[in-house]
Amino acid sequence: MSRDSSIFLSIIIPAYNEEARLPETLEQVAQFIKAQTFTSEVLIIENGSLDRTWQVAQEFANQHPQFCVIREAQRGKGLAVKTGMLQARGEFRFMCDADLSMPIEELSKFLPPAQTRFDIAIASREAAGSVRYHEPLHRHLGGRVINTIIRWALLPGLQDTQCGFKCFQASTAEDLFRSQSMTGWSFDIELLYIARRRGYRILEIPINWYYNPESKLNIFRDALKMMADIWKIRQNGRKGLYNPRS
Ligand SMILES: Nc1nc2c(ncn2[C@@H]2O[C@H](COP(=O)(O)OP(=O)(O)O)[C@@H](O)[C@H]2O)c(=O)[nH]1
Ligand SMILES: [Mg+2]
Repeated sequence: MSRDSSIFLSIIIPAYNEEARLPETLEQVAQFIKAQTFTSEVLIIENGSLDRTWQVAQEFANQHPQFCVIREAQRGKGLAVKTGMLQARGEFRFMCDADLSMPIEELSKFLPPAQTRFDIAIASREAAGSVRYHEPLHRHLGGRVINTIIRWALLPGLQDTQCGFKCFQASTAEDLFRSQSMTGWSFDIELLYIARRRGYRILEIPINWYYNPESKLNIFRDALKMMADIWKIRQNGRKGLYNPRS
């Protein structure tokens, strides 16, 4: 893939043990970008999968010049997205879960001309007009409890910080991802917290979202870790570690 600086859209896909879901996702993403008039690149970030994710992604990228695969040495969704965002060249940089629980066509809602004045546009499963399909009650309630804590502790008013689809303007991505320290599931809470402190405009975009039962999130272990991370983000904020860069 050429490192063209005139790319409009970068799609960043973190992928861990995704050999089953990835081929269909990459096919759909390829069809989507082919149908657009703007230029795109797709970065797949893999780190230490135990299955054939790396090979599957490589084989696809060999056939599709706009796709490239990056291997990150350490584990973690947050680290994978950070690596992709900082290597991307697009004017807009969109993180996208490998399961496409948001249909890829919805991506247009995050870009001009649909949106014009924003620094970060985040998918929301709670904003008016959004629809969740097939989500079990326990998963929904678990998510709402975590969101209530996040709103209370760090991000008042943001109804859904955890959805895996978020679009950043290039300069915003460069600034925020350089300041990100969390490498696991809590990274988007940290990024949004830093974004608020630095005065970036955050837009919530209602989406159609389809629950996928093959989650890599362990609701108990990862929720506990998230609680610890929320506490850490508050502490970091108090120490001034997220102050605007001079
Ligand atoms: N590269 C990378 N991707 C990860 C890691 N953990 C999760 N992901 C990716 O993060 C995305 C969301 O994971 P998923 O299991 O769908 O979580 P959920 O939607 O929050 O239940 C998927 O694209 C995963 O492959 C990791 O350690 N490394
Ligand atoms: Mg998912």
